[in-house]
Amino acid sequence: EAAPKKSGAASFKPDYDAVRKAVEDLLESNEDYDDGSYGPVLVRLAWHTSGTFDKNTNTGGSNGATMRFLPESNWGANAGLAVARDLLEPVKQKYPWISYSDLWTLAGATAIEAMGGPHIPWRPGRSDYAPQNFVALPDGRLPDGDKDAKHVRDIFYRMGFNDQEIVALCGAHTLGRCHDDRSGFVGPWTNAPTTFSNLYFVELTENKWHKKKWKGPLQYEDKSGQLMMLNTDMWLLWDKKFKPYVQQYAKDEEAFFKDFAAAFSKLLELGVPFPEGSAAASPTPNK
Ligand code: DDH
Repeated sequence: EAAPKKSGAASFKPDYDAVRKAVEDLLESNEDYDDGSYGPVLVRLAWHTSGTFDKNTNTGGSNGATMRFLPESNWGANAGLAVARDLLEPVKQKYPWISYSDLWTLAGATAIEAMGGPHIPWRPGRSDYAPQNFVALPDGRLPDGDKDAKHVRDIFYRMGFNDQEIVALCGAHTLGRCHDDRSGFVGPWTNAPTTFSNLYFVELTENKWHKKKWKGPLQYEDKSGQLMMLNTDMWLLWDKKFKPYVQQYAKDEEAFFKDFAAAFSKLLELGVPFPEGSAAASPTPNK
């Protein structure tokens, strides 16, 4: 692939669909990995690279791809995400014109769609900071699973989200699982962790949850002991302002998909200095 030229760039058209296709090809490339899909960990990479945003200082967010560097690469919250970053490295090598920050966010959006989720409006425009040109973010910008609703609000209001968007975003826990060697928590939230659906909300409202009796960190489990919820997940049900959205999304998958797509797209754009007058994220599939 040719690199974009400074002049005469008109001849170069970055092929984002080719990048999407390369990501899709990676998703189920290793049947021994977790539940057979890298989709969930790619979604988590997109979320953690974006979720550092602070609207008050306009710092953090996906622009810059600062998770490539210490100390962010080593934050406890980012344990395991080297799997996702390393997985995408050959895609970056094959399409060197895409920035890591565009690649990581596009990979998350692509994974959600490929796992049966809604189309996530996405646009390019992020650039990667050089290692010498960035100011390390303070740790503590991402949420902790053993905390309460106040903590969740503190974290997400700082990014500029409201209660409805918080609940919609947390529906991503329909995907993937906790790993004891990454977060210390264990298990998946649903029995279909590689399919994007509203099952997380169905489990949260319809299953019965009790504290797991073990030496590990506080988490909840169902009667089967197979499914889990974090304390922060339980607080979506316990908090009277979060709960109506949990109930709505459990009943109405279409509403969840619509609200999730809008909130996730917004997440991926936090703090990104898109060029003035550039089109808003496309509301329709650009495939
Ligand atoms: Fe999450 N998440 N998340 N999460 N998350 C974990 C896994 C995954 C919290 C904690 C954890 C979001 C919100 C929260 C995904 C997406 C999203 C794990 C387990 C912990 C712990 C990590 C491991 O052991 O591998 C907390 C706390 C919150 C919160 O809001 C309070 C949001 C908003 C998203 C999103 O994508 C929009 C995904 C996907 C996973 C599964 C990863 C995997 O490897 O599987």
